[in-house]
Amino acid sequence: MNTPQTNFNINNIKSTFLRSIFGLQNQHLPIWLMRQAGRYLPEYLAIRNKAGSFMNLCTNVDLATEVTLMPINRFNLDAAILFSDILVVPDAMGLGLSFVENEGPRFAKTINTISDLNTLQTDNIMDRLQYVPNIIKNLKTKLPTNIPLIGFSGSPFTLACYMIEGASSKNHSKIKAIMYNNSDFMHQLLTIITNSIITYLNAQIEAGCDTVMIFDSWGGILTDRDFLEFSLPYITQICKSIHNSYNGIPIPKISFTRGLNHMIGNIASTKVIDVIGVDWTCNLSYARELTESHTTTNSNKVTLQGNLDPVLLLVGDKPALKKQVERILHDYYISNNESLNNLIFNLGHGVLPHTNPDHVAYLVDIVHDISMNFKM
Ligand code: 1CP
Repeated sequence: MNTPQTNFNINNIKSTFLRSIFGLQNQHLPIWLMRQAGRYLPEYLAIRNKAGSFMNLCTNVDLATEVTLMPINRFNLDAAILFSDILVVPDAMGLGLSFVENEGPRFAKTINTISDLNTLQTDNIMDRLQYVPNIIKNLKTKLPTNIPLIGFSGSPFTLACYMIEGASSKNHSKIKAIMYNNSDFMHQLLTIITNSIITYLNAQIEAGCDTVMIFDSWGGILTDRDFLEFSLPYITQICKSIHNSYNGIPIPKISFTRGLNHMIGNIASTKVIDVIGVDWTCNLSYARELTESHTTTNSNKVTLQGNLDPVLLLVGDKPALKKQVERILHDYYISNNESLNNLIFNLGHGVLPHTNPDHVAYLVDIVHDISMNFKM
């Protein structure tokens, strides 16, 4: 539980993850992995079988806590991410989420016409999402104090994709039909989602999350102009509206748009995003160059997070993994005035099913070890 802190001193932060964001000296580079609690872990598959369905796992405080802690117990990771899903928000709005075996998420109801917006149940949304703060409070009693907890949500645009398409989609033709032909409708939907996400992320922070991340997983299907109209302004509004600090402790905001690395400068120019996720398709030196002329609200340097190819972790042998880690660190170091500060190592997207957990352990340990040869 959060207790009011009156004399909080940033220099006393123990977490390597938070220290990196605040540009403080670190012993080694922090690393965590998107989808670190997931289907590549045998213990996850076992508990998922026992729970019966993915939603049973997400809504049960004890089980969701146990799954969040699985990768923390197994690997030397520097941060935990709440076990949940971005799609629990549209579920709480009344769309009826289920996960079909080998098919992915599916909604019973979808948004097709502007009149469907009136059917979205957004009043008192936290009544239907109360299990999430309950999981967070439970986790905070179990996590070591140097391991921060990352809360998260989808971006409004990414959630709108699922709410309109009803499931994963190949070319997103339904959402694009609305976006291109009826942009007012699109903006109305995005505004409704944005307001619910602000409530939801504030509830996560109040329950104890140390940072929050916005997954804009489908931002990359947009042209850059449409990204600037339909995705980034809503992410910005969320970051501006949620707690900048809580109980006197700053709450960093992370945003990750997959597939639009050339927009990283625009993302940094909002000044309200502390950490920007970088997928695996661009060099970190390019991302650093794009962020160089911007600082965050708290006058910190923008932190970068990424950018190892998740397929390398799936198929690469240990020498290949080591070579790529060395390259990523070297490229960042050179472009960041010969320092590894303001970097968080991660994959460029989530850990893939069938990834060998031994390789995950190896990756975490070599990132720590190799980074100690660099100035931080
Ligand atoms: O079958 C199963 O057991 C479910 C697999 C699974 C898992 C483990 C899903 C279904 N979601 C999750 C957990 C999850 N999802 C986390 C937990 C924390 C962690 O990272 O360890 C997080 C942060 C998410 C976020 C999420 N869900 C995103 C954003 C990140 C990303 O991968 O781009 C997205 C797009 C989703 C939707 C979703 N949920 C599940 C699947 C298979 C998908 C993707 C479907 C698609 O490709 O459209």
